Parts: sequence; C-alpha cells; structure tokens
Amino acid sequence: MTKTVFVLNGPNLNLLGTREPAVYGSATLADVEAACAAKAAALGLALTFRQSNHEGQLIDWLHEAGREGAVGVAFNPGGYTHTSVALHDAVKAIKVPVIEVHISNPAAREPFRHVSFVSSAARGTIAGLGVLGYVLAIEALAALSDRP
Ligand code: CA2
Repeated sequence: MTKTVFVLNGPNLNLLGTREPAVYGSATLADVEAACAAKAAALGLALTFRQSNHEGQLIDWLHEAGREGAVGVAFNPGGYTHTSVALHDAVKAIKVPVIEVHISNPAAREPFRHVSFVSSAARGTIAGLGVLGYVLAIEALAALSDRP
C-alpha cells in the first residue's frame, strides 16, 4: 500500500509569493506544493498538502496524520510556532515523526521569533533554506521510515 507524507502549513502561508520576497522568496504556496509533489512521487509516496489559518484545523490534521499512520509530517506552523501550546501538545500526541519547517530563519529575525513552542515536540527542525526545506523534510521522513 502506498504510504502518505503530510505537508501542513499554518496561518498566512497562503499569501506566500505575494509579499516580503526578501524574507520568504518569490515562490507561491502552489510552487511549494509542486516541489513537494515531485519529491514525494520520486520517493514513491502519496502527498497530502494543506494550509489553514486556523489552529484547531491544524491540530485536527496532525491527529489525522497520526491516525492514518502517515510516514510523517513536514509542518510549517507559521506564526503559531511562537505562541501555541496546543500545537506543541498535538505534535507530541501523535506517534508519527513531525519535522518543523521554516522558510526563513526565525533565529536570525525579531526576538519574538526566537522561541518555538513546536521545536521541543518535533523530531527535528529545518529553517532558513527556503522552499528547499520542505523537500528536505520529505526526504528525511522517507529515510526515517526506511530505517529498521
Ligand atoms: O519562515 C517561516 O516559514 C515562518 O514560519 C513564516 C511565518 C512566521 O510567522 C514565522 O516566524 C516563520 C509567517 C508566514 C507568513 O507568510 C507570508 C508570506 C508572504 C507574505 C505574507 C505572509
């Protein structure tokens, strides 16, 4: 049976490519999805790619990935990264690996972005590599799932 990798995106990432290109680059979320789809297909994985501006929706999708036994989740929590105990708890609650992905490098930005509530629950974090970060996260999740 084909295994599925989830890519979940949080608030405002639907606006990617429309503003702040110096910070986030010029790729749109559709471009990110296309890059993820190509990587998933190359690895023989199905892709579930979603974006929501709502915290509870992201929590429900994390639970869904866990219930379905997904290969894992590449998760860009957007601004909720820096505020959400509920997302921390949801990432911790599911048994599948979650890799936190950030397009920019929050550690090199404003002090309020230096704290992540998600990092300590995630399997790992990729930040500052632009859209490539999503592709690398999918590759890492596939490699982790192939390990004995
Ligand atoms: O670097 C990232 O991927 C972030 O998760 C993006 C979040 C930000 O709050 C985090 O600190 C770091 C913001 C997403 C908003 O994305 C936009 C992109 C272009 C135009 C408007 C919003």
